[in-house]
Order: sequence, then C-alpha cells, then structure tokens
Amino acid sequence: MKANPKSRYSIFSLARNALTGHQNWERAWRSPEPKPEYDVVIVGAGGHGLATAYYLAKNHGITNVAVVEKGWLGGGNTGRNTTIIRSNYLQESSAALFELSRSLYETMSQEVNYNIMFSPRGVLMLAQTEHEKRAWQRTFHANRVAGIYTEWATPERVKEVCPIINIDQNARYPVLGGLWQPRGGTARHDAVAWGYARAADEMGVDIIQNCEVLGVDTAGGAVQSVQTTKGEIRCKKLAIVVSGNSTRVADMAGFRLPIESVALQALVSEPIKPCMDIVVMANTVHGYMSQSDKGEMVIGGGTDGFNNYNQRGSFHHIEETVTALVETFPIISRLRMLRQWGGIVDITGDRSPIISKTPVENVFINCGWGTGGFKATPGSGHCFAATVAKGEPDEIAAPFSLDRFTEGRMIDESVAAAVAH
Ligand code: FAD
Ligand code: PYC
Repeated sequence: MKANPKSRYSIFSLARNALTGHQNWERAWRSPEPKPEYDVVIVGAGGHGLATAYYLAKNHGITNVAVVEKGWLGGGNTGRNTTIIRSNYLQESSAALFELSRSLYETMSQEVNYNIMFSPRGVLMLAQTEHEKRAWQRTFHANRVAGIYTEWATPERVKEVCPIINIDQNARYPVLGGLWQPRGGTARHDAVAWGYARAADEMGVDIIQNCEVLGVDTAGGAVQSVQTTKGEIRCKKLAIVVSGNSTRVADMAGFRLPIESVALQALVSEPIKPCMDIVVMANTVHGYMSQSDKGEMVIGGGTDGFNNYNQRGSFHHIEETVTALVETFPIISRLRMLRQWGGIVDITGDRSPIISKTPVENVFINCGWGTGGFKATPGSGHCFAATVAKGEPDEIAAPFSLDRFTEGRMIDESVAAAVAH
C-alpha cells in the first residue's frame, strides 16, 4: 500500500509508542458532544451507517453530519459477523448491488488508508441435493450474464480447492458440486468499521457513541429532531441504519417495516494448524466454515427458529450446527469449541435489503440486510449516501425501495441468502 503523506500514523510513531509503553497513541477519531443541529443525522454506527457518513462527505461534500450510536461503533452485527464477502446473487438488481460492493472491497484499504485485511480467498457454495445443484447452476448462469465471475465446480474440483471436504457419494448429503467464486473471500469486520470511522471523522463527521435515539419528532410530516440520551438533536435529514433494531426506530418515526428480527449465532473452535484456505457454505444442512488467521475454525449455521432480540449464543446452536457439518467436514468431530455469540438480524420476506425514502419526509431507511449485509457494507453506504444526498434513490438502489412490498416487485434471493432461507 502506498504511504499516505497526510496519515497521522507512521513507522516512527509505531516505534515511539512501543518504546514508551503505548501511552501516547492518538485517538483514531474524536469523541465530540453533539451540536444542536446537523444537516444529516445517521442513527447507527455499524459498518453501513459509517460507510454512509464517509460517502456523504467524500462523494457529496456533506460534512455537517452526526452518526449517533447507542453503544460503541461496530458493536452490533458489524462486529459479530463471520466476514464472508461474495456477490453470487441471482437477480440482476442484486448482482449490481453486491458486485459493486465486492469490487469496492478490493480497494477499500487504499481508499480509507486503513488495512481492512481483504482476503479474496474464494467462496464455495456446496450443492448437496439434486435440487440445490439445479438452483446453484441457475445462479452460475445468471452470474455469467451479469458479468460476475463464478465457476461450476465438480466434486473433484471441490476436493481440490478444499481437501478436508468429504466427497463420498454415499454420504447422507453427498457433495454434488458447488458454485465457486474465486474473488469472494473475507475481510476483518471491525477494521471495516474503524477504517470508515477514521476517514469520516477526518472529513468532519461527528461520531457520537453512547448516544441512544429514544424518539423522533416528525411534526408536520417531516423530520425535525431526534431525542437522544444526550439530549435533543435537530436535523434536516434523518438516516436510519440500525439493522435488527430497524422496526423499533421506524416505530419512533411513525411508520412500519416488513422486517422480522431474529438472532443469528456463530462460534469458533480452538486454533488449529492451517487446513482450509477458502470459505465453504453448506446451505442444505445449514452450516458454513472458514479458518481465521489465528487458526480458529469460524463456524455458523441457521437463524434461531423464533423472533427475538438476543445477542447471545445458546448451547443448542453449537450442537445442531456441528452435527450438521460433521459429515461434510469429518475433522471437526474432534475439535473443542472456544466461544460463541449472536447478533440480531433484520430479515425481509424476499431476503433482499431496503434502501429507501420513507412515508415521512426527509427520513430515509437502510435495513433488511438480514444474515448477509457485511459483504454489502461499502456498496450500501455508497448507494444510501446518494439516496440521502439527492432525496431520491440512485439507479442501483432504486429497485430496493420500500414500496416494492406494496407494489409486489419482490427481489427473491432466498437461495443466495443461504443461511437465512
Ligand atoms: P449493525 O452493525 O448492527 O449496526 C447498527 C447499529 O445501530 C448498532 O451498532 C446498534 O447499536 C445501533 N443502534 C440500534 N438502535 C439504536 C438506537 N435506537 N440509537 C442509536 N443506535 C442504535 N453478513 C455477511 O455478508 N457475511 C457474513 O459472513 C455474515 N455473517 C454473519 C454472522 C452473524 C453471527 C451475524 C449476526 C450476522 C452476519 N452477517 C453476515 C450479517 C451482517 O453482520 C449484517 O447484515 C451487517 O453487519 C449489518 O450492518 P449494519 O451496519 O447495518 O448493522
Ligand atoms: O451472507 O454469505 C453470507 C453469510 C455467510 C454467513 C452468514 N451470512
């Protein structure tokens, strides 16, 4: 990466801090008190809210912006996901959105001058029933038409890219092939939030943590202000980007969303030697796995079977997910699991996101990413910033508006959504 001459960080500051007991690190972003009024208030300092702030400042010159966060930045789903990035979606509009995002990941470290550790190691979606094989082959053909590079992998090719997979055709769920996206991969999730936060802060955006939005004043049918735990903040525009809490904040602004909130859990094993250098998703059995740089196997499964706002893991999930995966990955039968957690995901009926104006003037919403929004962070921020700045969705965001649910323009991505189908 080329050194940025404006950077406050250098090899010399690294050495100086190492020699002085790490007492003198500069803060990566300021911790301001809220001003009385902003042009735009963004609720939620997850990756999507921070990316929105970054692109509002960078692409639209709007810097009188506050991002208000009830906890700490990146502490929601952004810091709880399993970091899978891919764009192998079926519908044309989704392909455009997710491929924009994947391609922005390729250069994000340089763009925000922060190493987000993008690792295009390849993502493989297994086909383990005849029906699933047909569904992924259909997606493979659609990807080709949309200009997204994927390959169809035979069982032998699957074994080649992931030697620890069992391809015995007598298995209960035999590996019949897979959809392989070589430029899919992973990135460090909290670095994505930190990178956007630092870059937005440098352009003048106020990031206000420990500041919960408790109410929205919409007198006269347009947003006036938000009530927060740090007092009232007036705003000309309000952008709601709170994932699993979307229905709660939309309620405050006086409109309803077609969203269900449910916990999605994940777990990691004890660290082991490198044995898997790609990401594999096995959606028929509801499981997926990759290996972290520390050597832990990062494992996840399906959503909880009931609506809830829990951010915790539960024992049944470890048992169900590991049981589901063990036939395909026999080596995990002897692994000890180290820790587990959960996040609240916001799921729509068609498993596609919402990037939209709302029935309240100057209130905008970005939600419904469900189990799959980490991969979309840069593209989502890019499109949502344009929507907020111009008051109308841009070309890529337009199909994802809220009125598609009343007009019946569903964007069915239940197969691509994988663990959320
Ligand atoms: P968040 O990061 O949740 O940010 C929203 C923020 O809003 C939070 O910080 C919250 O505290 C704040 N907030 C809420 N209410 C208020 C309020 N009233 N006032 C102020 N602030 C408020 N996606 C992928 O693409 N790949 C994956 O591999 C993947 N794995 C996942 C695994 C798990 C276990 C989970 C839980 C999710 C996974 N996802 C994955 C989904 C992905 O994490 C999310 O879609 C994405 O991170 C959403 O980002 P966000 O910025 O919209 O939300
Ligand atoms: O959307 O790729 C995804 C995903 C993987 C695990 C959870 N979500």
